[in-house]
Amino acid sequence: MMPPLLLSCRLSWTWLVLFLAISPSIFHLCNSHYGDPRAEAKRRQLREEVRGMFYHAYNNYMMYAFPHDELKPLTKTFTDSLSELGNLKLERLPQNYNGSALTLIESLSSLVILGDNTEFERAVIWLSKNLSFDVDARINLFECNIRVLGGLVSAHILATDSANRLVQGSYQNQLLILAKDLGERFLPAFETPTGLPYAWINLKYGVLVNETTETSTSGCGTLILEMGALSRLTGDPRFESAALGALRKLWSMRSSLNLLGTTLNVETGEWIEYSSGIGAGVDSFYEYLVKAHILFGKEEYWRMFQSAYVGVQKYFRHGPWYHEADMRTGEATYWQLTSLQAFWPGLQVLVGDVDAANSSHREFVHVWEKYGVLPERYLLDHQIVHPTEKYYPLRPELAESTFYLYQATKDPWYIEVGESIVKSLNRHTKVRGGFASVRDVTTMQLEDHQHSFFLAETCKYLYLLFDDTFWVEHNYVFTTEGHPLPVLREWHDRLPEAYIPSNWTFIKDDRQASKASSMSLQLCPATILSAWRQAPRIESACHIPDSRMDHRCLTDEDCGVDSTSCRRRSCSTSGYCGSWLFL
Ligand code: DMJ
Repeated sequence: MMPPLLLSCRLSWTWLVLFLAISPSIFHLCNSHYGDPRAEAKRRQLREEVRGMFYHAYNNYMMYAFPHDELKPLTKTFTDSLSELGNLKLERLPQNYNGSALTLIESLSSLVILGDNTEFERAVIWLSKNLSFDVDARINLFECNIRVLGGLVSAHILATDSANRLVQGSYQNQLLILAKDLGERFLPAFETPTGLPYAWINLKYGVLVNETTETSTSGCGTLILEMGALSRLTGDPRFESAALGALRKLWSMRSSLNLLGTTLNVETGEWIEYSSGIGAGVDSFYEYLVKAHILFGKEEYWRMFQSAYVGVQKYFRHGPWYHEADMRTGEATYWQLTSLQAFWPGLQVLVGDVDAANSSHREFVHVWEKYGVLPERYLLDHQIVHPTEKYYPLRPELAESTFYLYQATKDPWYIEVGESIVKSLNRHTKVRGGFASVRDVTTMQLEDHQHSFFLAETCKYLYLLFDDTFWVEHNYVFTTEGHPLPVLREWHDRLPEAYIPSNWTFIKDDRQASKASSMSLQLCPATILSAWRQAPRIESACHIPDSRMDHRCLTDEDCGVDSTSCRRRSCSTSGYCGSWLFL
């Protein structure tokens, strides 16, 4: 349950919540522990712990793996071939060298957030001098886009931001030049009859003969932020246009239930796998619709997202959980919780469904606490780990959602969750040579791989949970790989008043009540409840919140009625409220 004060702060207007979600300082108005010196000291201590984790991972990478892609922390060696990116090469390095300095690129924006301008500058200069994409390497378009293009574009913006006082004098848009070169190498992938891009492309030679025509929904729908930003920065419309064309085509392939499958053929535009959910192969497609709307302001993205989101909530959601379903019939297919799904509550915070986000987040926390980390797949109907997908590769999604929920509520319980994530990571995955993935969450056997997203996302979201200085009074959208892109007036079709910090008094304007959350209005009967500081609040008519402050329960009576399904919640054996009786 949320404390009463916080409950009264839950505002469900779409625009308002979008604004609140990206402008955290306003939440200080209704922050129950804000200013409490002990709580602040605790946050500072946790922030320093996360800083230590970042540098333990980073320094070991620099020592034993750089300039290769990723670190193997158990053997203190490196990996390029295991990288999902294929093997990028740096031309000016020794002949036997394969690598793209991927982890360095992925660390750039984290270094800025940690305030390490010196190391950021060093990294920018090194990449400017040594990185080249003119190499015979087959790369995965999705991965290369979110990690390399996103990393470079975000770092370019940070490097040219006068507030950061970075790379003075020595920076002449080298990262943007590299990003443009990479973007141009992506373009042949889009030359298909459908405009849907190939999943794989050779950076030097384009699409290879006999290249696979199969790709994923995320592969086609997770390009618009990076390629859109590249177009806006360079004035070259080709990148945004290719990404938007692919997105529109993908959306046209939805079923009458507004659902999409997981894999498809880029030549024919036909679905291969009709079952889908919010996890692997689809996840960031949803994320990019709403984030593209925030970044570029196009109503088109919001309309797509709205229909897609309602489809998800209607056909995939079961109480606080999300199963998979057939896009044609809406029939449930797989009853599995996956580690990747844990980003969903964070996305729900962005659109204002904070209650629904909170209840799903709790289930992920419960599974995390059960094993110490999140297994890749967990069978909901048997409440056990999937027999083969038992691993935890240091994924960021739970930390990410925890960060968003803390920003939206300032509920100190999320700090406790963050603390428990930090403790688990240090206890189970920290080794002398960095942080190692977990091969099997039931035995905590480790695997020799420190993925680059541990530095780009996991450490970053934990750090931001404990110190949001970086984005207070700045409006950033984080890409799916955690690279920040600023919300700029000049990139926006129509920048809402709410995005402009000087207009923050906007929230007192009652006329905005007409922009109530379309999400909650469509999913559950709505009513306007009494005002908090005169601002009307749209709320589900049947929602009864939990009665306990700490989100945990002893009996069913402690659990209220779910705000979106209107179902009575019950207390699980492990002490969490949820729609347990309806599984
Ligand atoms: C990251 O590369 C991105 O977040 C991506 O969208 C999917 N998940 C991995 C980390 O788990």
